[in-house]
Order: sequence, then structure tokens, then C-alpha cells
Amino acid sequence: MPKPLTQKQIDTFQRDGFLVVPGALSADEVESFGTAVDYAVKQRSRGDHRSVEEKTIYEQSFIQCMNLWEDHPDVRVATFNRGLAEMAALLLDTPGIRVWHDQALYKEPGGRETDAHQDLPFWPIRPAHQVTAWIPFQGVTQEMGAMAYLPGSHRVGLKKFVDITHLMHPEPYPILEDPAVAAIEPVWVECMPGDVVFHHSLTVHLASPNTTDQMRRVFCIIYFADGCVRAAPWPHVSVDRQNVGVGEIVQGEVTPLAWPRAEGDIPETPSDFGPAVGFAYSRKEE
Ligand SMILES: O=C(O)CCC(=O)C(=O)O
Repeated sequence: MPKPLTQKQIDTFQRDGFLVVPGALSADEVESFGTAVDYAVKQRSRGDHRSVEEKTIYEQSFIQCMNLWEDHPDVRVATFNRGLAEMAALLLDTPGIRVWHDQALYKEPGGRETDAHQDLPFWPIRPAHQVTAWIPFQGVTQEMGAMAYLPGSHRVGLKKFVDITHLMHPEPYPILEDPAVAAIEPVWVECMPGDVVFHHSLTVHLASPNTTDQMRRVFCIIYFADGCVRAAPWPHVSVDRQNVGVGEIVQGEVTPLAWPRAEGDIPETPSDFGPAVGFAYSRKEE
């Protein structure tokens, strides 16, 4: 089977810390994955009738619904899509890839920007072998909440926590002004349906506000190289739910292998999924 990425694309990702893959998904996949994620987001956010202005600063950036694969079998087909998982393996140059978690990031009309940040400081995992597939279900322009990336910022030795929730620090660390990256111009990426944008867990990235009257529908799959270990004791569902101790390999049914995986072999819902876990993933229960 031919590889889904060229060596040039892999080299670009390793140099820049992000890669746009035009037409990574077919029109049918965009349609069916989008319909499945729309439904799942609707289910998870049922009962939440707040306007954007009534939400917290973080919630104004997007409606975030994590681990939709667990309770929505139609989404599972997207999360464990073999083509995307193989791309992630090639980009991280590793034989095995697991899913850390998936998430919908739906930026509402009037939604604010996504503050510039790196992902890895949010996750207790090491080494820095993670990549996110950012999957838009419609074209995304800068008016709608396009992403921008600081090329090469994953290679400058920067690892700074930016509190994009604004809960601990009302003014999050201005990472764009950090001397390690201040000279790097952000590259804005507008995409078409079917495009998938991959970014490394240390790449500094941000997204513009949504000034249109349409929802920016985006789904993300976060992958990590099989063999990564838990880095720290602070809580995170992807390690706590499967009792991974500090220094232990992150593995189990909450973070299943996505590549290699046989065609049609899709993981089951983790055995601990139930009201307690489901509630944590729901924005509001009816
Ligand atoms: O989609 C966005 O607005 C932000 C996405 C992001 O930060 C991520 O995928 O790591």
C-alpha cells in the first residue's frame, strides 16, 4: 500500500510543527463524520441554552466536547479512521499510535479567539511525541476562526503553560511575546472541507474569532506515540481513568491503539464509561 504522506510532507511537519494535508478526507467522510459529530455535540450540550455572552471566557472560544468516540459509535469511525492514524504515525515517525482523546471544538457565531498556547503543558505525558489532527467540516476562513501556527516553535525548547481557561490567571501568559518565539510570524491557515491540519504538541497556535453567522464545526483527534509515559501526578482523565501511575506507560482501553489496527476493528466503549464518566463529559445534564 502506498504511504498516505510523502517524505516532503513529513519533512515539512518536522521542520514547521504543522502540516496541511489537502483532501485528506473524502467528501463522503466529511459529510458522515460531520453529521455524527454534530449530533454528538447536540446531545452533550442539550440543556445548555446560554448565549455566547453568558458563557465563561474559555467557553466563548468554543463548545468543547471530549471523547465523543466513547458514547457515539458513529463518531468512533472518525476517531479511529485508519488513514488519519497512519498519517499521525508517519509524522511522529513511530510504529504505533494511540488516541489521547478526541474533541469537538465548535466555535459559535460571535465566539472569541482561541488564545495562543501550546498543548503539551495541559497533558501529563512525555516525551513530546503527540500530534493533533484538526478536522474542519466546512471551509474555514480567518473570519470564521481559522488557526495560525508559529512555524518551528516546537523546536525552540519552549514549554509554557498558558491558562486559556482564564480561571487561574485572568490574563494568560502572552506566549507570542516570549523571547523564544517573538520573532516568528504566525502563519494563518484557511482550509477547505476535506483538508486536515496536523500540529505538534509543542507548536504555538491560536485561532481567530468567529465573526460570521455560521458555526465553525471542527473535530480534533489527539494522538501520541505508543510507549509515552505519564509525566506528572496532576489529574487528567486519559491517565486517571485507567490508573496509569507517574512513569508508567500510558496504555489501556481509555487510550486505545489507533495504528496499526485492522480494517473494521474499532475499539469498544471503555468499561468504566457510565454515569460518572459520562457526566464529566457532558456540559449539562438535562
Ligand atoms: O480550534 C481551535 O480554536 C483551537 C484548537 C486547538 O487549540 C487545538 O486543537 O489544540
